Amino acid sequence: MKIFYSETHRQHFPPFEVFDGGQRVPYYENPDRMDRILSALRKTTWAEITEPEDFGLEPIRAVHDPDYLNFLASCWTEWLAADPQASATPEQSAFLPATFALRRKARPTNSLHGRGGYYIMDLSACIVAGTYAAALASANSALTCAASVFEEQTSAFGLCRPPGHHAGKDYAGGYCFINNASVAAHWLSAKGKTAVLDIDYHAGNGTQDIFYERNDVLTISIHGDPDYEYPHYIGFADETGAGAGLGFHRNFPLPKDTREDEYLAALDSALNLIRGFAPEYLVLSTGMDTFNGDPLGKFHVTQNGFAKIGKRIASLNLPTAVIMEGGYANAALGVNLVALLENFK
Ligand code: OKP
Ligand code: ZN
Repeated sequence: MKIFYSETHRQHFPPFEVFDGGQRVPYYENPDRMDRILSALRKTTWAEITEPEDFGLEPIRAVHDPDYLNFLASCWTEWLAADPQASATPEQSAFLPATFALRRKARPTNSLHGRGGYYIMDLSACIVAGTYAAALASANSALTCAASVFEEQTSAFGLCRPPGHHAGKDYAGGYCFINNASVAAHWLSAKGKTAVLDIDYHAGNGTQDIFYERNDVLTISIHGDPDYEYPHYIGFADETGAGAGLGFHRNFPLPKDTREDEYLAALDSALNLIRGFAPEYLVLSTGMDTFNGDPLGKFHVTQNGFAKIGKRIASLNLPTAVIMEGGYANAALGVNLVALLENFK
């Protein structure tokens, strides 16, 4: 199986994030995640790891607002120039606004914090020196994966970091800056009817927002109910698309402590919707944080469960762009992912 991966992600390693309640903790979405996955992949006989190609900004601009991308590109340099303390200790610093825009009345203002709180939705999307470069490389891994899926009519894996499914057209959040899966899905949708299935533990709010009014891309997310879980304000069952896109988005919010068999039942319903849509391509937003031992998740999927999940999704028999999202039980991340991915080779 072709796997697209760039080392550039290492440039994005914020020294901390802020949890609910204001607690500063080490950054969960860390480069070690990739090392665990790479070492598990290298133990297989089938993983063919290659560098992504550079697609330039055009396919990313097809999904994201240009002013938002400009903000990502210059934020760190502007922050260093503006803050003497940050420039004195850049490796201990991260740009992070503490005031956020309520979209219904807000507009981005010119100051860095005026853009920060507008383009960032929470305290996990820290920006450091290499964030933009890492986000672009991550998007290129997704795009190269999509192009490979199209050209070879077979599944491939985009080993993306940072992840993407929380990033909307003009906002970062939840460790995500560029919505890799959406960029890939939009690219593939020009080649044939495309569906996106998001199996990360957290609702794929960015992907939902990006395709909400489109009927040519079906988007589905299975996740912890926003009633108790991040991203808190989106991902409810009654959100099914708008305008021309009505009926082309579906959410499967699940309760705390969802068991594997309950999860698989929801997955089967999602797969039936995809069969009904009859796409030519599938983009799979692959988060591994539904795992029993994940520090950010509350579900009980086991390693064997990931093998079952992979098998059921692969039974759609669609050329699939598998795109890496979250998963924070680093020690189990590699083996769990291989258990899922094996079904697509
Ligand atoms: C990213 B992905 C925890 C706060 C949640 C953000 C979680 C982002 C998850 N108290 N922080 O979907 O795995
Ligand atoms: Zn997640």
